[in-house]
Amino acid sequence: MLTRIDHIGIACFDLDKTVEFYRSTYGFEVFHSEVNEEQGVREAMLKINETSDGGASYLQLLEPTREDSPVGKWLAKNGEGVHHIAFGTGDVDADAAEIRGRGVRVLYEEPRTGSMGSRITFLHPKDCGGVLTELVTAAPTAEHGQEHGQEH
Ligand code: CMX
Ligand code: CO
Repeated sequence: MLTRIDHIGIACFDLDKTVEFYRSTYGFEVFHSEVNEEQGVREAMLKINETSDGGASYLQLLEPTREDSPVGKWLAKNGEGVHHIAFGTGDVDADAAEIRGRGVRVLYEEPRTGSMGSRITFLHPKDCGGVLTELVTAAPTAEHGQEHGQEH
């Protein structure tokens, strides 16, 4: 069952500049940052609020590590902006299978690794009214509110 907005993914050319915009404009601080080579992103997670399912909602700021990555391609075509939305679930495998059964293309056979050790998959934007949609199951520790250290 999908129980929260886990994050909104925002594509940018310059992660440090974008982090500074969200800090100076809204007061949001970086909760966690990492490079995910498989996804081709350098990213910063800004925690906005905790949620009633024991998880949290974040902004995920994304800078491509290579031009031929999903975010790199998208930025070249569209410029900076909202790239995807992500729903949180306790069981990404079950939800992905159920949604696939409803005729929506799920991009991965098996969920892959996302932010903070989460397991993620994506639904094709052409089957979701133009919205690239991610499903996320947080790593077990993250669901219980333990703080993650920053990794640079
Ligand atoms: N939102 C909405 N539509 C999108 C889109 C997005 N983010 N990305 C691509 N599209 C659309 C394109 O506009 C294009 O539409 P038209 O044919 O009408 O022009 C169509 O989808 C195909 O786009 P493309 O540029 O040819 O790109 P690909 O088909 O190679 O890839 C997709 C599209 C969705 C399969 C790819 O972006 C993908 O695998 N995404 C999932 C992984 C990802 O986004 N990782 C980065 C985030 C990591 C994280 O969240 O942790
Ligand atoms: Co994401």
